Amino acid sequence: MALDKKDLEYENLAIREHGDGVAVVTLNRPTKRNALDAATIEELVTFFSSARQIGVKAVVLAGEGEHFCAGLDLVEHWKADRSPEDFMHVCLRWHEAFNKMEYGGVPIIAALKGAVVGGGLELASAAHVRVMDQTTYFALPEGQRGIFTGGSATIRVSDMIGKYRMIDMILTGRVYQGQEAVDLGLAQYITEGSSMDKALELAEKVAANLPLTNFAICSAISHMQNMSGLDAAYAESFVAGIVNTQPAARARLEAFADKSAARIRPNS
Ligand code: 1HE
Repeated sequence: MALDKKDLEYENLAIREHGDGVAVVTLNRPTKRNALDAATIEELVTFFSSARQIGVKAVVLAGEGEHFCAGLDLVEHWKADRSPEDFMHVCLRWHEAFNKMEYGGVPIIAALKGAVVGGGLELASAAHVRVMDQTTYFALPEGQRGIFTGGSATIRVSDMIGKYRMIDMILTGRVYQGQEAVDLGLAQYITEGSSMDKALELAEKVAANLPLTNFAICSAISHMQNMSGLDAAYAESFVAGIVNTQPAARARLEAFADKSAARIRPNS
């Protein structure tokens, strides 16, 4: 079923449907290198709060122009001359958006290019899968700008590459790119051509999974990481109890049993 166009109308995001239920969500402030101002964060909160309910099965998250995202809108921040309390609330809205993404249950594939820096890396790190191309580079310029991360880099970027690499990135402004970035865990895929093409291919593939299965993968795993091992295993048994007995899974299990389902083979 096609997504309703009125659900996809935003100002700082351009959203289109690709195929059946895949929403391509593009940060659409290329003249500002897709810097994240307060209005864009509110649109991310709104979209990712409702994505599942409006029928989105998977999201490709991208940036218009040559760069994915230049991070916090430094000009807005400078002009607003915010109080500590005001900026804490700015950060809490970022967290709201990124938590809706990570825990929302809808698979998000980030198609990265150019700068993925500061808050742009925080945004990318809230996606479930990251695809980079040959132009993509990652950095945390906060140290040089006299500021600090506020969009959960301390958690998600540390998760991806380890605490001390994250500290080095923000302390020294170190830039990662190419295969090294994949080897470290900043992205799972690197493409010779367009990261968008690969992200769309992956999104189409995951959109064909059962929605409840994707919900568990793109919500429960993150929640379980926040628990003790003992509690996570207990919670896992509940999630598996529900997901692995869903009626919609029976046809897929039957196809395996009757040998009509594809077998898993090594890549040729
Ligand atoms: C911006 C921003 C921005 C560009 N906020 N306006 N992030 C950074 O420290 C990265 C800052 N940006 C850059 O280093 C470069 O702009 C890029 C490498 C991303 C792109 O370079 P380039 O040569 O293509 O573009 P440019 O000429 O630097 O910028 C073009 C326009 O985008 C210009 O605006 P204009 O009105 O003068 O044309 C820039 O001002 C604007 N622009 N980046 C606002 N970030 C919750 S805490 C998170 C903390 C952080 O994210 S810190 C990291 C901030």
